[in-house]
Amino acid sequence: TSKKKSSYEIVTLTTWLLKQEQRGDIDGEMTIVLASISTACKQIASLVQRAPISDLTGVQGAVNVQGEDQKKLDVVSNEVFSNCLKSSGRTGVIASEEEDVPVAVEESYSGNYIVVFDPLDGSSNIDAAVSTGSIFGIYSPNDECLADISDDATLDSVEQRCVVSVCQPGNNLLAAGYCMYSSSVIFVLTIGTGVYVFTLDPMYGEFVLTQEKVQIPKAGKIYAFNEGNYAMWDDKLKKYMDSLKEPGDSGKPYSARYIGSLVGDFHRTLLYGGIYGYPRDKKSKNGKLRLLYECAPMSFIVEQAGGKGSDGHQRILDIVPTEIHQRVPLFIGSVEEVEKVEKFLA
Ligand code: AHM
Ligand code: MG
Repeated sequence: TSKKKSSYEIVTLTTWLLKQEQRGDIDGEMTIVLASISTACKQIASLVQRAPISDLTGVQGAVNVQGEDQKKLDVVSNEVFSNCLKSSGRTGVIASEEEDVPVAVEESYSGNYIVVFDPLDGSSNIDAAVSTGSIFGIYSPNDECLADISDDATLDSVEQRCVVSVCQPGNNLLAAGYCMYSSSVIFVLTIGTGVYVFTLDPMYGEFVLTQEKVQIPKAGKIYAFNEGNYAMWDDKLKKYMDSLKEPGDSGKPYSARYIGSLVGDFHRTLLYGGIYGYPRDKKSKNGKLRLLYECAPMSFIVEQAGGKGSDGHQRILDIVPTEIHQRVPLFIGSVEEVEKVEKFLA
């Protein structure tokens, strides 16, 4: 699937998006939303790269609604993402992992897409200049939430309606993607027609198509779990983990790789095969990762690449969220590897 081309045949993200619009796979509003997300990602990439120079490492001093310390860059990235989306004029509601509640965008002009995002995932890696990423998902417009802004509804009822319009199962996603800030800046996108990978060319600041129709290997002997939590896992999962360490027919056990950054760990899994897992444990009954901003978009991407995303028992994309910051256990990657853990957990 690697796309080797001469420097005169470059396909940028912008030209790729316009092509998809001409084919009728996305409309003009969606094209603008995706372009504005890519702009936000470029801006965040440059903030992340310069963080130690511009005093953007360390904590902000605030705690988000989920009780987590916000890093300075969490806050800045959230602002960048929100501003890019709002000024696109094509988003009706935006919901961020870093905000308490979804926001209805009053300056919306048309389109009114619903965008969910985690502006800077894995930010515990920031101060050591290790990979981080942004994750996003896009849902169809839903007028419920916006209708109320114009009449004199109370703020609370607008908020409530926004929560309802955002709480959709991943099955409804129209597009999803992530941007990884690593040795290269990689933008991965699906609009439901396969998975496309773009790499930021720092020479002229454009995302360039580098892989198309990516397929995840059917199996792969790499696992990415935070095994520090092993003692808190249930016995079935412990047995699964122990089994990965047995040298199989090949004489070699699985290899462990764990960055602690979902985007980085996922991207490696997508390309090399294997499994990423964030299970529930005695302390975190539903695991750590958020259904709306992390698990659902990644599951849409992995399925588009021929892989699987599961909570251990059911397909992530079938789960209907009941609250916006809902957490679920996640097992994601190669079909055979995800099915294997499901068997152990059954
Ligand atoms: P964050 O959204 O607060 O950054 O947390 C999500 C991150 C994921 O990127 C990563 O996979 C996971 O948390 C790592 O958690 P842990 O440090 O418990 O292994
Ligand atoms: Mg996150």
